[in-house]
Amino acid sequence: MELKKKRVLVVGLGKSGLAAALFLKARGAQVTVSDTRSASALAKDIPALLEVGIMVESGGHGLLTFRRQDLIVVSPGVPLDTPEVKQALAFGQTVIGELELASRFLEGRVVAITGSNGKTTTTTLVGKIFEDAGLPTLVGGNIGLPVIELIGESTPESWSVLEVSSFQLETVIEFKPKIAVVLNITPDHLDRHGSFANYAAAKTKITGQQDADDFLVLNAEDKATQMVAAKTKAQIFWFSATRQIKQGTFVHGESLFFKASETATPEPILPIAEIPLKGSHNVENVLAAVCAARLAGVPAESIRASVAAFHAVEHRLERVAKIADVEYYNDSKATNVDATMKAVASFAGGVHLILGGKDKDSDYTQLAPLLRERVRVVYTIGSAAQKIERELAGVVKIESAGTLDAALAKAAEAAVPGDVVLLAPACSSFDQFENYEHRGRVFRELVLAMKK
Ligand code: UMA
Repeated sequence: MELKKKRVLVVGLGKSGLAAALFLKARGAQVTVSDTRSASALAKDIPALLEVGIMVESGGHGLLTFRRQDLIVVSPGVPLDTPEVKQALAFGQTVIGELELASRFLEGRVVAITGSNGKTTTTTLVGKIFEDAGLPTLVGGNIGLPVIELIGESTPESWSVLEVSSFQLETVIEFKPKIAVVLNITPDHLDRHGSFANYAAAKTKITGQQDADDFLVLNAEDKATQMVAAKTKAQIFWFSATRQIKQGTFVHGESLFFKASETATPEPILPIAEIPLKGSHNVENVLAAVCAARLAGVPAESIRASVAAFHAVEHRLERVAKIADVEYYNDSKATNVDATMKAVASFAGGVHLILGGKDKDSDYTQLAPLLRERVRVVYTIGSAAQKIERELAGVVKIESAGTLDAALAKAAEAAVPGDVVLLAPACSSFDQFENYEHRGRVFRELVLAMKK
């Protein structure tokens, strides 16, 4: 992709936009950045951009700014139905995201991992297995490090292990991972994508450019994931936690196996008891990671050692402390209903559940059966609180707490020895926090302060 002297507009000045703008400039493009935030909100980044000759438009997107650009690079958080982007698309301008831009320059092979839940854990685990096995490994993407920042370190021998979101996949054109993994597709981000079908279609783009030399790893127990199979030219490997399958990874008896082909003998990888992560959903994440690792040629013994030594990623069902025989778990990354169900299902009962934040057009009534079975009290926080209270009325005891600290204080007071206090809010965090990491850190600090 030739960038020299090209006029390029970067929309959104978050992590992705900043990395994209600096990269494009370094490659000789004439770069403008446009962001809806005010100049004072962007103050930290503007001087460095101006210094290298990048123009900055703040406080909104100007229609004219979008005209006469050779290329428009949108940040993942910028919806494609933003009026200015829509108009650019209508004019036939090329609109791509940071993932697509980066993938044109990234050297070596890519493992791309998507799914509604489990992406970060699986990406981190695959990265760890590869690294332990001595493969030259880079890890990035939606996990927090823009893919563009991996380009400088990539070589033809590299494996880039990328967490990719529906927002990033929506704008890919030539992105072609050697190994693509779709963990599950359950309702999320419906406020952005408009419908489940659109959301699933965005995720399906992970395999759009793959061919018969590539691999697609899919969850045999997830209906929507199965639909991705119909759209691929890649070799499909399935994973299942409940039944033996012909080609891929599965659990049989007490162990996890890999089967390299329909006629191959199943190869034992590790006993399930050696997986240190909590919850059956994590067995699925491990199955997917093991499959990707075997396809990349990592030997079984090496995989076994890496999985056995792997511990929960921050904010994903992370055990924070045990105080007065009550356990406190931070699952701030449970930003949709399905993730919350998986978190609650990891405990036998006695759960005090903190729910709420910014709603994403979610259906909280789906939580009802599991809450009846395992949750003592729900504490609601954030702007989604009233909707949650309305949809779960009569299901369990609900306490309206408003804020995270109030919810935690109420839960700590009500919990008895053996109970669990769980932050698994089923919502995004942007109404009260900077992001889910910030929400998780605040929760952890509040819990640890109670310990003193
Ligand atoms: N903005 C505009 N116009 C708009 C919308 C936003 O100018 O119409 C501006 C905002 O004012 C802000 C900037 O765009 O200045 C934010 O861009 P962004 O939301 O794309 O955020 P980044 O900081 O670039 O972070 C993105 C991902 N964010 C989103 O997808 C929302 C990060 O994923 C990712 O880690 C990062 O790139 C690096 O790849 C976060 C996320 O919440 C963790 N992802 C979603 C999820 O996991 O559910 C998909």
